[in-house]
Amino acid sequence: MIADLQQLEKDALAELKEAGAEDSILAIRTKYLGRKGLLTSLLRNIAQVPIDEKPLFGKRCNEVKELLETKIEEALKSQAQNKKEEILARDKIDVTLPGRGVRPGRVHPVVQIRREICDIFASFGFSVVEGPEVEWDYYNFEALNIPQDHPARDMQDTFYIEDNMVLRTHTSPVQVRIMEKVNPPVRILSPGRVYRPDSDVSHTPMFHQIEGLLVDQGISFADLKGILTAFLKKVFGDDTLLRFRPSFFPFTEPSAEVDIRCVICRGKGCRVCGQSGWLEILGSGMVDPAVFKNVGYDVEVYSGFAFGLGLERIAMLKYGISDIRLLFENDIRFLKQF
Ligand code: 2U9
Repeated sequence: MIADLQQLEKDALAELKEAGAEDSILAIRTKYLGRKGLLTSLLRNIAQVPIDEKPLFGKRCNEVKELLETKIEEALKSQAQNKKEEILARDKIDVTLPGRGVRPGRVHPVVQIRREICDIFASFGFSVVEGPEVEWDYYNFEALNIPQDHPARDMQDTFYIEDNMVLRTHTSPVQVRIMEKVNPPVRILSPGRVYRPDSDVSHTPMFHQIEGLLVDQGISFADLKGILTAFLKKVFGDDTLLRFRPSFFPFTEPSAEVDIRCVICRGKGCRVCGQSGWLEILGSGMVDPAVFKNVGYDVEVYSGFAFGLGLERIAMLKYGISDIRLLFENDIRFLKQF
């Protein structure tokens, strides 16, 4: 029996030496020290050991058990340490390698223009206001003096949600809503999406507008000219030539469209300006008294001017973009140029 015990100790230590993985070390523990393990069985058979050898056998059994327990514990510890070192070696980071380039996002050209224009008018004392894109017929047309039989109200020119509800065709309704709430002086700028059923190289069913409105006592066409001239010179440069052309809008009287000298050909005539030497930039006018009456402003006391422009058109002129749809296709090769 003592000899068996010695053999067992030798075998166990030899197996432990060979064992690498945690699993095999644990298997050895079960094999020798488990409830049905070899050493446990040997101890259980102590009855067969001659009486005078029993104390020595018992003592040796305990020594072997303690030795195996210690060795197994050590093996587990060193295995864990090896594993840790292996992971550290494998996952080593070479901090001297060049980093991967990050591609920062860019501000969309239409948003760049919107910010630029809002900043300029903020410096003139205008506040930015916003409102709903789904609008009542009343605010989009009626309140703005657009008569029932005006072509803009046609199904061909407006997206109807219901009989009396539309996708706004301009941001003017926002200004009507403000005027209903506050008395002059009013100095507001309303940027936002607008919708018209158009689609070609210069029209998309959704586009962006900015409109402005200034109402106070004693506002004249000279104020309109002064503010719009200062604005366009800030956007297109101090040497920009402008012209105010008579026009007509139901909500302004008198009305004027404003052109700038073509930024491409400087007036000589080119494809962009259709050989005219001028580019149409915005529409404007003195607010029609009928609009003031609709919001309850006293037309004997107050007057004002308004203007509107399309942001995509400005972006196209500024950057020489020939097809408006490029602005909405989200092609990174196109967008990263701005
Ligand atoms: C109120 C009263 C009047 C806003 C104006 C224009 C002229 C104009 C067009 C420019 C290009 C629309 O995007 S576009 O197609 N806009 O020509 N807009 S006056 O007049 C207003 C606005 C609000 C209460």
